[in-house]
Amino acid sequence: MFEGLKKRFSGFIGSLSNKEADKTSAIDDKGHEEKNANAVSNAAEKTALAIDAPVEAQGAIPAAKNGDMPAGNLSAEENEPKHELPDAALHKNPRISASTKIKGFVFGKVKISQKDADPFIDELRIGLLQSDVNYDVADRLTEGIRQSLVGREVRLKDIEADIRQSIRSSIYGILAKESAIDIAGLVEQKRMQGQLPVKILFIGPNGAGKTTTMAKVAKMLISSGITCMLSASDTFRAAAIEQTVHHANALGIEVVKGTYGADPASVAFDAIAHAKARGISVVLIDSAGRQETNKSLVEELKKICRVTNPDLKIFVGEGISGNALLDQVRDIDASIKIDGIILTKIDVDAKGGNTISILSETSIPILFFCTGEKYTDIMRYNPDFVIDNILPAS
Ligand SMILES: Nc1nc2c(ncn2[C@@H]2O[C@H](COP(=O)(O)OP(=O)(O)OP(=O)(O)O)[C@@H](O)[C@H]2O)c(=O)[nH]1
Ligand SMILES: [Mg+2]
Repeated sequence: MFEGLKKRFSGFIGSLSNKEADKTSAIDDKGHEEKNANAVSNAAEKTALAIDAPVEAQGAIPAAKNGDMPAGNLSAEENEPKHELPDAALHKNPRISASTKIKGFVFGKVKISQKDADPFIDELRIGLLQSDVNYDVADRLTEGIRQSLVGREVRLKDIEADIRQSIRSSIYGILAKESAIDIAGLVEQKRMQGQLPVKILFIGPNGAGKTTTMAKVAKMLISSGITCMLSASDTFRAAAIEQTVHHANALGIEVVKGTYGADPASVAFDAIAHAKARGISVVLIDSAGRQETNKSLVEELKKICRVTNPDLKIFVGEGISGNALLDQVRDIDASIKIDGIILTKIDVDAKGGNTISILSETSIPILFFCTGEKYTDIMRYNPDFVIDNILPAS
Protein backbone atom coordinates (compact mmCIF):
# COMPACT_ATOMS: atom_id res chain seq x y z
CA MET A 1 0.00 0.00 0.00
CA PHE A 2 1.31 3.46 -0.98
CA GLU A 3 4.42 1.76 -2.34
CA GLY A 4 5.25 4.73 -4.59
CA LEU A 5 5.74 7.20 -1.77
CA LYS A 6 7.31 4.63 0.53
CA LYS A 7 9.94 3.96 -2.11
CA ARG A 8 10.63 7.64 -2.70
CA PHE A 9 11.04 8.58 0.93
CA SER A 10 13.21 5.68 1.95
CA GLY A 11 15.38 6.21 -1.14
CA PHE A 12 15.75 9.88 -0.23
CA ILE A 13 16.60 9.22 3.40
CA GLY A 14 19.07 6.51 2.50
CA SER A 15 20.81 8.70 -0.04
CA LEU A 16 21.00 11.74 2.19
CA SER A 17 22.17 9.68 5.15
CA ASN A 18 24.96 8.32 3.00
CA LYS A 19 25.88 11.72 1.72
CA GLU A 20 26.01 13.19 5.19
CA ALA A 21 28.00 10.29 6.48
CA ASP A 22 30.41 11.13 3.71
CA LYS A 23 31.09 14.59 5.08
CA THR A 24 34.23 15.51 6.92
CA SER A 25 33.98 19.31 7.21
CA ALA A 26 31.19 20.14 9.65
CA ILE A 27 32.35 18.52 12.78
CA ASP A 28 31.58 20.17 16.08
CA ASP A 29 32.84 17.76 18.64
CA LYS A 30 36.11 19.64 19.12
CA GLY A 31 37.49 17.73 22.05
CA HIS A 32 36.83 14.54 20.29
CA GLU A 33 38.37 15.98 17.16
CA GLU A 34 41.69 16.88 18.75
CA LYS A 35 41.95 13.59 20.51
CA ASN A 36 41.48 11.66 17.35
CA ALA A 37 42.93 14.01 14.76
CA ASN A 38 46.13 12.10 14.25
CA ALA A 39 44.45 8.79 13.91
CA VAL A 40 42.15 10.18 11.30
CA SER A 41 44.52 12.27 9.22
CA ASN A 42 46.32 9.28 7.76
CA ALA A 43 43.17 7.60 6.67
CA ALA A 44 41.77 10.88 5.33
CA GLU A 45 44.84 11.59 3.24
CA LYS A 46 44.70 8.17 1.74
CA THR A 47 41.09 8.57 0.70
CA ALA A 48 40.89 12.28 -0.15
CA LEU A 49 40.78 11.58 -3.86
CA ALA A 50 38.31 8.81 -3.54
CA ILE A 51 35.48 10.54 -1.68
CA ASP A 52 33.47 11.77 -4.63
CA ALA A 53 34.47 9.10 -7.08
CA PRO A 54 31.90 6.62 -8.31
CA VAL A 55 31.75 3.43 -6.33
CA GLU A 56 33.47 1.40 -9.03
CA ALA A 57 36.50 3.68 -8.84
CA GLN A 58 36.74 3.31 -5.08
CA GLY A 59 37.09 -0.39 -5.44
CA ALA A 60 34.71 -2.97 -4.10
CA ILE A 61 32.57 -0.98 -1.66
CA PRO A 62 29.19 -2.59 -2.18
CA ALA A 63 26.05 -0.54 -2.91
CA ALA A 64 24.43 0.91 0.19
CA LYS A 65 21.68 -0.98 1.95
CA ASN A 66 19.61 0.04 5.00
CA GLY A 67 20.97 3.16 6.64
CA ASP A 68 21.59 1.92 10.18
CA MET A 69 25.21 2.33 11.03
CA PRO A 70 26.19 0.95 14.41
CA ALA A 71 28.44 3.38 16.31
CA GLY A 72 31.85 2.33 17.43
CA ASN A 73 32.31 -0.49 14.99
CA LEU A 74 34.83 0.67 12.44
CA SER A 75 34.67 -2.24 10.08
CA ALA A 76 33.79 -0.88 6.65
CA GLU A 77 31.87 -3.96 5.66
CA GLU A 78 29.83 -4.15 8.84
CA ASN A 79 29.05 -0.46 8.91
CA GLU A 80 27.86 -0.36 5.32
CA PRO A 81 24.36 1.18 5.23
CA LYS A 82 21.76 -1.36 4.22
CA HIS A 83 18.85 0.46 2.59
CA GLU A 84 17.95 -0.23 -1.00
CA LEU A 85 18.03 2.72 -3.35
CA PRO A 86 15.05 2.55 -5.65
CA ASP A 87 16.10 4.54 -8.69
CA ALA A 88 18.95 4.72 -11.09
CA ALA A 89 18.88 8.46 -10.38
CA LEU A 90 19.55 7.85 -6.72
CA HIS A 91 22.18 5.23 -7.42
CA LYS A 92 24.34 7.77 -9.17
CA ASN A 93 25.03 9.61 -5.89
CA PRO A 94 28.51 9.20 -4.44
CA ARG A 95 29.11 6.36 -2.05
CA ILE A 96 30.96 6.60 1.22
CA SER A 97 34.56 5.57 1.26
CA ALA A 98 35.62 3.39 4.18
CA SER A 99 38.04 5.93 5.65
CA THR A 100 35.65 8.84 5.38
CA LYS A 101 33.15 6.80 7.22
CA ILE A 102 35.71 6.13 9.92
CA LYS A 103 36.24 9.89 10.21
CA GLY A 104 32.54 10.44 10.69
CA PHE A 105 32.39 7.83 13.37
CA VAL A 106 35.29 9.36 15.21
CA PHE A 107 33.94 12.93 15.19
CA GLY A 108 30.41 11.89 15.85
CA LYS A 109 28.34 14.78 14.42
CA VAL A 110 27.66 16.22 11.01
CA LYS A 111 25.86 19.36 9.88
CA ILE A 112 23.60 19.15 6.85
CA SER A 113 24.34 21.99 4.45
CA GLN A 114 22.12 23.34 1.68
CA LYS A 115 24.67 22.22 -0.91
CA ASP A 116 24.46 18.69 0.40
CA ALA A 117 20.70 18.59 0.68
CA ASP A 118 19.80 20.25 -2.64
CA PRO A 119 20.47 17.38 -5.06
CA PHE A 120 18.57 15.00 -2.85
CA ILE A 121 15.69 17.42 -2.37
CA ASP A 122 15.44 17.73 -6.16
CA GLU A 123 15.39 13.95 -6.52
CA LEU A 124 12.72 13.77 -3.84
CA ARG A 125 10.57 16.37 -5.61
CA ILE A 126 10.67 14.36 -8.82
CA GLY A 127 9.89 11.19 -6.87
CA LEU A 128 6.89 12.85 -5.25
CA LEU A 129 5.56 14.00 -8.61
CA GLN A 130 5.93 10.45 -9.90
CA SER A 131 3.98 9.25 -6.87
CA ASP A 132 0.94 11.40 -7.75
CA VAL A 133 1.71 14.36 -5.51
CA ASN A 134 0.48 17.57 -7.11
CA TYR A 135 3.21 19.95 -8.41
CA ASP A 136 2.57 22.82 -5.97
CA VAL A 137 2.24 20.43 -3.05
CA ALA A 138 5.50 18.68 -3.95
CA ASP A 139 7.19 22.07 -4.11
CA ARG A 140 5.89 23.20 -0.74
CA LEU A 141 6.55 19.87 0.92
CA THR A 142 10.14 19.61 -0.28
CA GLU A 143 10.78 23.25 0.64
CA GLY A 144 9.54 22.51 4.16
CA ILE A 145 11.76 19.44 4.32
CA ARG A 146 14.73 21.43 3.06
CA GLN A 147 14.22 24.06 5.75
CA SER A 148 13.91 21.49 8.48
CA LEU A 149 17.07 19.66 7.35
CA VAL A 150 19.55 22.35 6.31
CA GLY A 151 21.74 23.56 9.14
CA ARG A 152 20.72 20.64 11.25
CA GLU A 153 23.43 18.98 13.29
CA VAL A 154 22.93 15.34 13.86
CA ARG A 155 24.89 12.58 15.42
CA LEU A 156 26.16 10.39 12.65
CA LYS A 157 24.80 7.25 14.20
CA ASP A 158 21.33 8.83 14.42
CA ILE A 159 21.35 10.46 11.02
CA GLU A 160 18.84 8.22 9.28
CA ALA A 161 16.40 8.26 12.20
CA ASP A 162 16.79 12.03 12.50
CA ILE A 163 16.10 12.76 8.83
CA ARG A 164 13.25 10.26 8.87
CA GLN A 165 11.66 11.96 11.86
CA SER A 166 12.02 15.38 10.32
CA ILE A 167 10.29 14.32 7.10
CA ARG A 168 7.59 12.43 9.02
CA SER A 169 6.76 15.64 10.90
CA SER A 170 6.50 17.63 7.65
CA ILE A 171 4.10 15.12 6.08
CA TYR A 172 2.16 14.52 9.26
CA GLY A 173 1.38 18.25 9.38
CA ILE A 174 -0.53 17.79 6.13
CA LEU A 175 -2.12 14.45 6.92
CA ALA A 176 -3.43 15.19 10.40
CA LYS A 177 -6.50 17.25 9.65
CA GLU A 178 -9.07 17.47 12.40
CA SER A 179 -12.23 17.27 10.37
CA ALA A 180 -13.45 13.70 10.19
CA ILE A 181 -17.21 13.22 10.03
CA ASP A 182 -18.87 10.94 12.54
CA ILE A 183 -21.85 9.43 10.71
CA ALA A 184 -23.18 7.69 13.83
CA GLY A 185 -22.96 11.00 15.71
CA LEU A 186 -24.82 12.75 12.89
CA VAL A 187 -27.58 10.12 13.01
CA GLU A 188 -27.91 10.64 16.75
CA GLN A 189 -28.02 14.41 16.38
CA LYS A 190 -30.71 14.21 13.68
CA ARG A 191 -32.67 11.76 15.78
CA MET A 192 -32.71 14.20 18.68
CA GLN A 193 -33.88 16.96 16.33
CA GLY A 194 -36.59 14.71 14.86
CA GLN A 195 -34.99 15.11 11.41
CA LEU A 196 -34.28 11.57 10.36
CA PRO A 197 -33.45 10.14 7.92
CA VAL A 198 -29.91 11.25 7.38
CA LYS A 199 -29.38 11.50 3.62
CA ILE A 200 -26.00 10.61 2.17
CA LEU A 201 -25.33 11.12 -1.54
CA PHE A 202 -22.46 9.31 -3.28
CA ILE A 203 -20.96 11.08 -6.28
CA GLY A 204 -17.86 10.72 -8.39
CA PRO A 205 -16.40 9.67 -11.71
CA ASN A 206 -17.52 6.58 -13.63
CA GLY A 207 -16.37 3.31 -12.21
CA ALA A 208 -14.68 4.88 -9.17
CA GLY A 209 -16.54 2.55 -6.83
CA LYS A 210 -19.55 4.65 -5.74
CA THR A 211 -22.10 1.85 -5.67
CA THR A 212 -19.76 -0.65 -4.02
CA THR A 213 -18.69 1.96 -1.46
CA MET A 214 -22.30 2.87 -0.72
CA ALA A 215 -22.93 -0.82 0.05
CA LYS A 216 -19.83 -0.90 2.30
CA VAL A 217 -21.07 2.12 4.24
CA ALA A 218 -24.48 0.42 4.56
CA LYS A 219 -22.75 -2.65 5.98
CA MET A 220 -20.86 -0.48 8.50
CA LEU A 221 -24.07 1.22 9.60
CA ILE A 222 -25.87 -2.12 9.96
CA SER A 223 -22.97 -3.43 12.06
CA SER A 224 -23.33 -0.37 14.31
CA GLY A 225 -27.04 -1.06 14.76
CA ILE A 226 -28.13 1.85 12.55
CA THR A 227 -30.97 1.15 10.13
CA CYS A 228 -30.43 2.19 6.51
CA MET A 229 -31.70 1.68 2.98
CA LEU A 230 -30.54 2.35 -0.58
CA SER A 231 -31.81 4.62 -3.32
CA ALA A 232 -31.01 3.25 -6.78
CA SER A 233 -30.61 6.71 -8.25
CA ASP A 234 -28.24 5.80 -11.04
CA THR A 235 -30.89 5.51 -13.72
CA PHE A 236 -28.31 6.21 -16.42
CA ARG A 237 -25.85 3.33 -16.66
CA ALA A 238 -27.02 -0.07 -17.87
CA ALA A 239 -27.35 -2.58 -14.99
CA ALA A 240 -26.78 0.09 -12.34
CA ILE A 241 -30.24 -0.45 -10.81
CA GLU A 242 -29.77 -4.23 -10.68
CA GLN A 243 -26.36 -3.74 -9.06
CA THR A 244 -27.87 -1.64 -6.26
CA VAL A 245 -30.77 -4.06 -5.80
CA HIS A 246 -28.26 -6.91 -5.59
CA HIS A 247 -26.38 -5.14 -2.77
CA ALA A 248 -29.62 -4.37 -0.91
CA ASN A 249 -30.64 -8.02 -1.08
CA ALA A 250 -27.22 -9.23 0.01
CA LEU A 251 -27.26 -6.84 2.97
CA GLY A 252 -30.91 -7.53 3.82
CA ILE A 253 -32.02 -3.91 3.52
CA GLU A 254 -34.66 -2.10 1.50
CA VAL A 255 -34.12 -0.34 -1.82
CA VAL A 256 -36.22 2.14 -3.78
CA LYS A 257 -35.70 2.03 -7.53
CA GLY A 258 -37.14 3.65 -10.63
CA THR A 259 -36.76 2.79 -14.28
CA TYR A 260 -33.84 3.57 -16.57
CA GLY A 261 -34.13 7.13 -17.81
CA ALA A 262 -36.27 8.15 -14.82
CA ASP A 263 -35.38 11.31 -12.92
CA PRO A 264 -32.78 10.23 -10.32
CA ALA A 265 -33.87 13.09 -8.03
CA SER A 266 -37.41 11.76 -7.89
CA VAL A 267 -36.15 8.23 -7.10
CA ALA A 268 -34.14 9.66 -4.19
CA PHE A 269 -37.16 11.72 -3.08
CA ASP A 270 -39.30 8.56 -2.98
CA ALA A 271 -36.59 6.71 -1.05
CA ILE A 272 -36.47 9.45 1.59
CA ALA A 273 -40.27 9.41 1.92
CA HIS A 274 -40.12 5.63 2.29
CA ALA A 275 -37.45 5.88 5.00
CA LYS A 276 -39.51 8.46 6.90
CA ALA A 277 -42.59 6.27 6.72
CA ARG A 278 -40.68 3.18 7.89
CA GLY A 279 -38.54 4.87 10.55
CA ILE A 280 -35.28 4.05 8.75
CA SER A 281 -32.42 6.23 9.99
CA VAL A 282 -30.21 6.64 6.90
CA VAL A 283 -30.86 6.75 3.14
CA LEU A 284 -27.82 6.08 1.00
CA ILE A 285 -28.27 7.58 -2.46
CA ASP A 286 -26.37 6.22 -5.45
CA SER A 287 -25.75 8.40 -8.49
CA ALA A 288 -24.52 7.98 -12.03
CA GLY A 289 -20.82 8.34 -12.69
CA ARG A 290 -20.05 11.76 -14.01
CA GLN A 291 -17.14 13.75 -15.28
CA GLU A 292 -16.99 17.45 -14.64
CA THR A 293 -17.03 17.91 -18.43
CA ASN A 294 -20.45 16.27 -18.76
CA LYS A 295 -22.66 19.32 -18.22
CA SER A 296 -26.01 17.53 -18.25
CA LEU A 297 -24.90 15.02 -15.61
CA VAL A 298 -23.54 17.82 -13.44
CA GLU A 299 -26.90 19.65 -13.78
CA GLU A 300 -28.64 16.42 -12.82
CA LEU A 301 -26.44 16.19 -9.75
CA LYS A 302 -27.35 19.73 -8.74
CA LYS A 303 -31.00 18.84 -9.11
CA ILE A 304 -30.62 15.78 -6.84
CA CYS A 305 -29.10 18.10 -4.25
CA ARG A 306 -31.87 20.69 -4.60
CA VAL A 307 -34.60 18.07 -4.25
CA THR A 308 -33.13 15.92 -1.49
CA ASN A 309 -30.91 18.39 0.40
CA PRO A 310 -28.36 15.72 1.41
CA ASP A 311 -26.77 15.90 4.85
CA LEU A 312 -23.54 14.56 3.37
CA LYS A 313 -22.27 14.68 -0.19
CA ILE A 314 -19.48 12.18 -0.40
CA PHE A 315 -17.08 12.16 -3.31
CA VAL A 316 -15.88 8.67 -4.18
CA GLY A 317 -12.63 8.70 -6.15
CA GLU A 318 -10.05 6.16 -7.10
CA GLY A 319 -6.92 6.31 -5.00
CA ILE A 320 -5.07 5.21 -8.12
CA SER A 321 -6.23 8.02 -10.39
CA GLY A 322 -3.11 10.11 -9.98
CA ASN A 323 -3.02 13.87 -10.25
CA ALA A 324 -6.37 13.97 -12.06
CA LEU A 325 -8.10 13.19 -8.79
CA LEU A 326 -7.44 16.60 -7.26
CA ASP A 327 -8.89 18.31 -10.34
CA GLN A 328 -11.97 16.06 -10.21
CA VAL A 329 -12.50 16.90 -6.54
CA ARG A 330 -12.09 20.62 -7.15
CA ASP A 331 -14.45 20.63 -10.13
CA ILE A 332 -17.24 18.67 -8.46
CA ASP A 333 -16.76 20.69 -5.27
CA ALA A 334 -17.23 23.86 -7.30
CA SER A 335 -20.60 22.54 -8.60
CA ILE A 336 -21.92 21.12 -5.34
CA LYS A 337 -20.01 21.44 -2.13
CA ILE A 338 -18.38 18.12 -1.15
CA ASP A 339 -18.47 17.23 2.56
CA GLY A 340 -16.09 14.28 2.52
CA ILE A 341 -14.04 12.00 0.31
CA ILE A 342 -13.68 8.25 0.16
CA LEU A 343 -10.70 6.92 -1.75
CA THR A 344 -11.14 3.49 -3.29
CA LYS A 345 -8.86 0.82 -4.73
CA ILE A 346 -6.06 1.66 -2.32
CA ASP A 347 -5.27 -2.06 -2.58
CA VAL A 348 -4.52 -1.73 -6.32
CA ASP A 349 -1.11 -0.10 -6.41
CA ALA A 350 -2.20 3.27 -5.00
CA LYS A 351 0.94 5.39 -4.80
CA GLY A 352 -0.43 7.55 -2.01
CA GLY A 353 0.48 11.00 -3.33
CA ASN A 354 -3.07 12.09 -4.08
CA THR A 355 -4.01 11.66 -0.41
CA ILE A 356 -1.35 14.23 0.46
CA SER A 357 -2.44 16.51 -2.40
CA ILE A 358 -6.12 16.48 -1.46
CA LEU A 359 -5.46 17.15 2.20
CA SER A 360 -2.96 19.85 1.38
CA GLU A 361 -4.95 21.64 -1.33
CA THR A 362 -8.54 21.37 -0.10
CA SER A 363 -10.28 21.58 3.24
CA ILE A 364 -12.33 18.47 2.49
CA PRO A 365 -11.70 15.57 4.86
CA ILE A 366 -10.89 12.07 3.65
CA LEU A 367 -13.31 9.85 5.53
CA PHE A 368 -12.43 6.31 4.49
CA PHE A 369 -10.07 4.24 2.39
CA CYS A 370 -11.50 1.27 0.49
CA THR A 371 -9.12 -1.60 0.13
CA GLY A 372 -10.90 -4.31 -1.85
CA GLU A 373 -14.19 -5.60 -3.19
CA LYS A 374 -15.63 -7.15 -0.03
CA TYR A 375 -18.15 -5.27 2.10
CA THR A 376 -15.67 -5.13 4.93
CA ASP A 377 -12.84 -3.72 2.80
CA ILE A 378 -13.26 -0.21 4.16
CA MET A 379 -11.28 1.55 6.86
CA ARG A 380 -11.61 4.89 8.57
CA TYR A 381 -9.00 7.40 7.42
CA ASN A 382 -6.17 7.55 9.88
CA PRO A 383 -3.10 9.78 9.41
CA ASP A 384 -0.94 7.39 11.44
CA PHE A 385 -1.81 4.59 9.07
CA VAL A 386 -0.78 6.69 6.06
CA ILE A 387 2.46 7.98 7.53
CA ASP A 388 3.45 4.55 8.82
CA ASN A 389 2.85 3.11 5.36
CA ILE A 390 4.76 5.71 3.39
CA LEU A 391 7.51 6.34 5.90
CA PRO A 392 7.75 3.87 8.78
CA ALA A 393 9.22 5.34 11.96
CA SER A 394 12.16 2.93 11.76
N1 LIG B 1 -9.85 -3.62 -5.83
C1 LIG B 1 -10.88 -2.82 -5.54
N2 LIG B 1 -11.94 -2.78 -6.37
C2 LIG B 1 -12.94 -1.95 -6.05
C3 LIG B 1 -12.94 -1.16 -4.89
N3 LIG B 1 -14.08 -0.45 -4.86
C4 LIG B 1 -14.78 -0.80 -5.96
N4 LIG B 1 -14.12 -1.71 -6.69
C5 LIG B 1 -14.50 -2.33 -7.95
O1 LIG B 1 -14.57 -1.31 -8.94
C6 LIG B 1 -15.55 -1.63 -9.91
C7 LIG B 1 -16.49 -0.45 -10.08
O2 LIG B 1 -17.22 -0.31 -8.86
P1 LIG B 1 -18.64 0.38 -8.83
O3 LIG B 1 -19.07 0.41 -7.42
O4 LIG B 1 -19.57 -0.23 -9.81
O5 LIG B 1 -18.24 1.84 -9.33
P2 LIG B 1 -19.21 3.03 -9.68
O6 LIG B 1 -18.48 4.28 -9.37
O7 LIG B 1 -20.51 2.85 -9.03
O8 LIG B 1 -19.33 2.87 -11.25
P3 LIG B 1 -20.43 3.55 -12.22
O9 LIG B 1 -21.74 3.35 -11.60
O10 LIG B 1 -20.27 2.82 -13.50
O11 LIG B 1 -20.05 4.99 -12.35
C8 LIG B 1 -16.26 -2.88 -9.41
O12 LIG B 1 -15.70 -4.00 -10.06
C9 LIG B 1 -15.89 -2.92 -7.93
O13 LIG B 1 -15.89 -4.23 -7.41
C10 LIG B 1 -11.77 -1.22 -4.03
O14 LIG B 1 -11.62 -0.55 -2.99
N5 LIG B 1 -10.77 -2.07 -4.41
MG1 LIG C 1 -22.42 2.86 -9.73
